[in-house]
Amino acid sequence: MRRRFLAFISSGFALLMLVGLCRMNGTEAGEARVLNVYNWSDYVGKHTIRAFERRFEVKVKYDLFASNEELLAKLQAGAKGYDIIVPSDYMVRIMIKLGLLAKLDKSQLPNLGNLDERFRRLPYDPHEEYAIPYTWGTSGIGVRTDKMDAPVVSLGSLFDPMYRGKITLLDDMRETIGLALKFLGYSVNTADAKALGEAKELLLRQKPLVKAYTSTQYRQMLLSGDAWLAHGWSGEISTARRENPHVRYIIPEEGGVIFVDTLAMPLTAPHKDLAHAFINFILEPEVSADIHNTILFGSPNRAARPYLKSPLTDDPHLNPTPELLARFEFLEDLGQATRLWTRVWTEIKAR
Ligand code: SPD
Repeated sequence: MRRRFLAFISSGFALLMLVGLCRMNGTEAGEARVLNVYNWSDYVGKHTIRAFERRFEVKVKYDLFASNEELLAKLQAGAKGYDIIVPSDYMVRIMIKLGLLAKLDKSQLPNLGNLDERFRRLPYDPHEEYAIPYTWGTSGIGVRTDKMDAPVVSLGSLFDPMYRGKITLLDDMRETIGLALKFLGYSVNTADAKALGEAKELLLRQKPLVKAYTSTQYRQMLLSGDAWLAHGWSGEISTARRENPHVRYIIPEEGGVIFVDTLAMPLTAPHKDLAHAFINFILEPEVSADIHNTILFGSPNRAARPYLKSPLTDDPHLNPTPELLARFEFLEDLGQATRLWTRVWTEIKAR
């Protein structure tokens, strides 16, 4: 009797353990499996998430970050739940160095061949082991053309007192100090203390003209007229033009930052198989085209090209010529100089 009772108790315990494990994986009977995505805002297609949820009978949970540094800080603080993250090029490099990313299993990514060869094995991940190109784009200027007397062609407009209170800059250390460095004729990756000192002085002098440092509100501020000039990202500004044809994205003559944003998995990703399924799904030509036609950032997917539409295919500022592109730089890991950059940025924001 006692033995049967013990057997009954231990089988009950085993059942409880099993239920517990299933709950942790989100596989309790009737409960959908969950994919946890940590992404920039407005950075998927109109149908991406619903279509993935339906096809794979899963639930996608979505969280947002506004800069690569915020994403890094979150992972370094120990966030463990994310399956997919979207770091930019230089941040992939930093995360690989810090051991924060999981290696991809290419046997689970048969659609990898859809990528354009130019986007394979890029310098930040030379063996294509950790990150798959998702989008590319540039940082330039969003302009309210109806408020301007003459066409905006230079970063100089962002420092013009005539636009006091009508200018926004990205709340992003690398982009905003990079913008000042570019205007002064330096590299956006410099570690030179003198160049950084000049960039700091320039940004401090400009500060009274700046309405806001924001990476998430500038699109809306251009639309409302609260901003006439916004330093921001190509696709994001271009989508505003759908609502108001007076908003225009322009590439300044000095050039700026060019970037590739990627799909990657943190080392701690709880659902790696599902994460691979998501990346492979996004590499499908029509899924990919829906994303790029929605967000208007460039596509690294060759197979999606026939499905891309205007303005992505014909706006010269979204398709810069090789001569113009030569003035752009990719951000790089700053290594030891990160501390100096962070100090400069803190001083600019604090004053
Ligand atoms: N709304 C999506 C914006 C994505 C911008 N990522 C670019 C980072 C380049 N430093």
